[in-house]
Amino acid sequence: MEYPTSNKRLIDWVEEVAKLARPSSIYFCDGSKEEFDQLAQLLVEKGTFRKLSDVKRPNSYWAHSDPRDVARVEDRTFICSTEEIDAGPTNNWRDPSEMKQTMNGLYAGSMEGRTMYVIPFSMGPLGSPFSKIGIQLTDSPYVVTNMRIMAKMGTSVLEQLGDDGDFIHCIHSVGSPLAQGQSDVAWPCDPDNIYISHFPETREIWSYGSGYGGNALLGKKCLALRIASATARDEGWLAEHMLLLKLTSPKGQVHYVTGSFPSACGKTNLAMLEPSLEGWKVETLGDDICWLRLGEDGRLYGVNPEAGFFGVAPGTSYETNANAMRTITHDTIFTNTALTVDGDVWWEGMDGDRPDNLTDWKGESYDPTSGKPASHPNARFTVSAGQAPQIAEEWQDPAGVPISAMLFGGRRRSLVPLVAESRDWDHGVFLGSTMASETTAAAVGAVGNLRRDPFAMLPFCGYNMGDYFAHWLSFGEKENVNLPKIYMVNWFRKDANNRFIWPGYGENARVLAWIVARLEGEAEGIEGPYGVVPKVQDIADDNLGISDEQLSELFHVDGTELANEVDAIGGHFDTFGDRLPAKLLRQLEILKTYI
Ligand code: GTP
Ligand code: SPV
Ligand code: MN
Repeated sequence: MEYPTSNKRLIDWVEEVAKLARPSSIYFCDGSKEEFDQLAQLLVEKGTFRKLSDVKRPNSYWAHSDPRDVARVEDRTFICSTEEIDAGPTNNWRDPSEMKQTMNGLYAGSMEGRTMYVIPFSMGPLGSPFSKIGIQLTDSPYVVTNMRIMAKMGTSVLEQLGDDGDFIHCIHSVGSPLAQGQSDVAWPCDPDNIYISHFPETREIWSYGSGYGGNALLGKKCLALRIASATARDEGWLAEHMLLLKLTSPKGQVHYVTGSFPSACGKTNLAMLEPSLEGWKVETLGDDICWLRLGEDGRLYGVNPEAGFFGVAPGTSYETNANAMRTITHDTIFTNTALTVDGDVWWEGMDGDRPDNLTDWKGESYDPTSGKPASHPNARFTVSAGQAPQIAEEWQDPAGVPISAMLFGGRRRSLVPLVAESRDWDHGVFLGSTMASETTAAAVGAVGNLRRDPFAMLPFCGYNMGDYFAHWLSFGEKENVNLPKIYMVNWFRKDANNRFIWPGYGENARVLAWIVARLEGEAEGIEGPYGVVPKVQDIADDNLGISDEQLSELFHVDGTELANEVDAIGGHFDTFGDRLPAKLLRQLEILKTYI
């Protein structure tokens, strides 16, 4: 076959995988719009895609997955380092050669009857020192269409790679070979045999059995977080589960802010925020992943390595996230939302009444009396970041942007205050390392259980989390650095009636405004166990509409609860054994003094 590259490493590998998986053909993606349209048409013919109404939602498609393949599968996600200790206590470890043997068995013939697509992609602006090139081999055209939105993809990446450039090898198969004459299903997968495997030492990703989201779009969680975090440790930078936004105050002060929140805990919402406060402006640079490096001036610079948003649909409305709604008016892929009779999409929490005669996310006629939602809670939209009206003009700047503040947060119904400023870098790292959050539908499993999710990286850290804490601390030990301030935030405190106390969304601008005032040395605060919290009058005014009592509840730290938290953190830290940095134990001792 004729290849559009003379990169021998690439050609040899493509041929080797094809020999194993036995696809009926091999196709190199060029990343063009024509190619996307052809694949979308193919997916329509296969029944995977439904084209939405060109009046309601031009150039957009709706897909629904196999109901057994709807989210990331954390217990089938593996870090395959030579030594088990290098995967650490928070990851599932497998011996790399054993895993390869198992998966070679699964890949054998797994692409029969299908095309193997070769996707050259770049995470990060092409040619930037931040960027990484990956090649994904996949038998899923659905994945190709999504990858074209989520990463820079195609011929330009092959050109950048050149004749002898190296790349991160990513193999993906839905694990559903077709015998001769066998007809296909709309969403092929092998849900009983899912493996999402990472080989951080050889920088390879092998994924099998799922076609959904982070399991299958390998540039995202697998490359830009799990593999990149391990590379970042070796090379002295950070790969984080963070949004990246640009904040402009009424005085014209510009600050770039990151936010680490666990999956489905508000990154997309905060990144696209429309401030409730007069004169403030938020622009988006990224909503899920940020790569950070120290610049020559000692500041930390961030880049969003992605090219699109793979955002949670349910709960998205003009009320909660108008910018997201404006972004997804056209050229968007929707997966596992509901479908309306007039060829549009719908989900729980969208503005207006629920339309009649919906098709639910399983493709069946929706019964409103069933008590079940019409869209899956982890239904998502895939959309190009470039078409977002609020995108910051510098979002693809190869040099990145200098970060002023980093926010860490999770879903905590009590204890953790609305906002607190860490005392120093080590304290900030301690806050990150002890983060906990109630689980969401973004991963398969129970929802609403409180678990430790350090730095929102529990499912995404590609090496020993104890070493990861040490890596974070190492930035504070460098000379001539001017690091961002770290803040803990919590939008999710609830009252006795189980209702959120804080209105959130656009009102989170009040918290951002206080943070800017702190950065500019214009606001005072009150010292407490989590650091410095605002005086309530600096956060609230009469427009907010919540009582003084409720406001003080947002900052109240109960002594008994804090004592329990200290115990829980002790247990959490114990799991890291001698990989836990001593500095974090010292921080825990400081926290104890507040009980
Ligand atoms: P991933 O894409 O899974 O990494 O998640 P994300 O952090 O980008 O999640 P997203 O912003 O899509 O959060 C979705 C969920 O958080 C929805 O249930 C929202 O309603 C909820 N949410 C976001 N911001 C707020 C807020 O300020 N207050 C409250 N109460 N809920 C919020
Ligand atoms: C997350 O779960 O944090 C996501 C969605 O951003 S996925 O890409 O499916 O992992
Ligand atoms: Mn995420």
